[in-house]
Amino acid sequence: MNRIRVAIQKSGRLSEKSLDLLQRCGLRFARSKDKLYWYGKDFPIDLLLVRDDDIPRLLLDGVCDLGIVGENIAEETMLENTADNNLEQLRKLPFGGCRLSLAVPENSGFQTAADLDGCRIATSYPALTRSILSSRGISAETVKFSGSVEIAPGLGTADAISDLVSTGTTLRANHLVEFEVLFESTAALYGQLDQPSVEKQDMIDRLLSRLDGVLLAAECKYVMLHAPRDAVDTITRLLPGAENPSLMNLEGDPDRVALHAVCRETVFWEHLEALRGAGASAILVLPVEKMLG
Ligand code: PRT
Ligand code: ZN
Repeated sequence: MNRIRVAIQKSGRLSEKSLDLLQRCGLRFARSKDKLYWYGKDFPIDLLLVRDDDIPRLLLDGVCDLGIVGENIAEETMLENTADNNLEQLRKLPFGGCRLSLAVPENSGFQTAADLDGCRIATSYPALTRSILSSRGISAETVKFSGSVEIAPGLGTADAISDLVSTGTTLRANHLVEFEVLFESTAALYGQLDQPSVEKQDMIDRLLSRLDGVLLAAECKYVMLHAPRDAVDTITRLLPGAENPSLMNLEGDPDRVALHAVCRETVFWEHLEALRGAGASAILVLPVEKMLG
């Protein structure tokens, strides 16, 4: 049967946000908590809930058509499987942000990545780490750890680590100092390069178009305000990423108008203060739920 299968992380940092994103695209699933397969209710798209490390392989083997996984894992898999390199990044997603960084014990004397030439680095991402270092002319030996990489220097197994960092708390707790970012990562939607059937491609395109609408809407804000009629141009220029605004008369106030606009960039408090400085009042900023161009 022509149904799309999407792999997402079962339980971890990306699970909730991946599911939420698909639900905001209008997908609903018949689910049961302990089951790994969720059947799509009104769209022929089913979910497979798995460990994140398995997602690239499920795509490469054609078991799933789409998958949401960190770029760190997708890149590592592609570097490990250069002969079977069929993953295609379809959309970068606004969650799961982290960086793969080099870190060394406090007072170790290492200053830059170049100082690690010939040293041992513990990491869960050996291929990615080696590839980035070697592109910079640094050759280091990697020791593969599948978890708790931060304990390696204390055990004497490695001189440094290359690990994912988000807040830096784990490094500090283990008396390690982050000294160089090798790779910036977010979650992303991946597909495979093999041409799917026309029906499947059509469903993937529909999903991508909805996804674009959701991602765009998440960045957009609908701004409503009252403005002096003669300050409309100035105020429009102060609205971040706004297209032509709509203007409406205000009953009983011929000198002022109501102005509505969609801002396609983040609206900060500084923008609102500047708008008020230019004579705007009754400023409202509303979230946009869906957009379709
Ligand atoms: O069970 P499963 O294999 O599915 O999950 P997992 O435990 O392997 O993965 P999970 O849920 O921890 O991470 C999933 C994805 O989230 C990763 O592949 C990254 O793309 C992304 N991500 C974002 C992170 C982090 N931030 C992160 N901070 N993945 C891991 N970490 C770890 C890091 O390895 C270190 O141990 O968190 C620690 C550092 O965090 P800070 O905040 O102390 O710096
Ligand atoms: Zn994992």
